[in-house]
Amino acid sequence: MAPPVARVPVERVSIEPVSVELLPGLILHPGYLDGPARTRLAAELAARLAVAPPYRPRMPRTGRPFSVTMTNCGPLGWVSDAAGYRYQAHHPETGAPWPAIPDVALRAWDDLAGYPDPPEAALVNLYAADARMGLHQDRDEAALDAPVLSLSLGASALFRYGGVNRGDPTRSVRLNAGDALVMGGAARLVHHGIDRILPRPPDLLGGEGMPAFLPPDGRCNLTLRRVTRPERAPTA
Ligand SMILES: O=C(O)CCC(=O)C(=O)O
Repeated sequence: MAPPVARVPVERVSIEPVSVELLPGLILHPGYLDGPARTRLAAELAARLAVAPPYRPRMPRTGRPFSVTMTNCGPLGWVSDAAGYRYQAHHPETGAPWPAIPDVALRAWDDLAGYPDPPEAALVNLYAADARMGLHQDRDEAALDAPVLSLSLGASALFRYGGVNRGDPTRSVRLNAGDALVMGGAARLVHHGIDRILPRPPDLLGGEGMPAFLPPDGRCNLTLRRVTRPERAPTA
């Protein structure tokens, strides 16, 4: 006979978010940012977008526009245009320095990155409902020993990840608002991209939790990166 099951009042059940290792070094922290943290991050980002407006980067060589619009926070920002991919200290359209990385994102880095030095760039990707991002590697950073930390807001997305070689098999996972994803160690150079933005479920159609700067059904993703290798005192 099955043992009796204890009945626990629903209000006493709390479900701890569980971290999932998708690959060695690729760690998903579902719901890492709770509602108030998402609201704070959205407000911090709104203030930064006002001074560093999103723009549409272009592919090197072809000049084809991205479907995603982008901006950056931090001392450095990742840009792409006909001259190539690179990091630079100023917005390519306004010429102004990038604004500071939001505090909520810096706290997430301290908590999850396992890296002693701060991130130098927070790339902000803004997706309309029909935007996507092709499979790519993040390899323009000299500090490849630091992970890339991704934080998501707004609509959910289908995130595709594969291996270090472009032809490696791929899988996909849903990234929801508040999720954090660490790409480090053996997964630092895995190919990854966004297949598509997912329609909002009917219970969220009122738009709760959607940052006001996003279009309806839009998504925002921040990736925090350490770009330069920190100078370390030589060990004796
Ligand atoms: O939007 C995402 O979740 C992925 C972003 C990304 O791949 C990148 O910024 O390199």
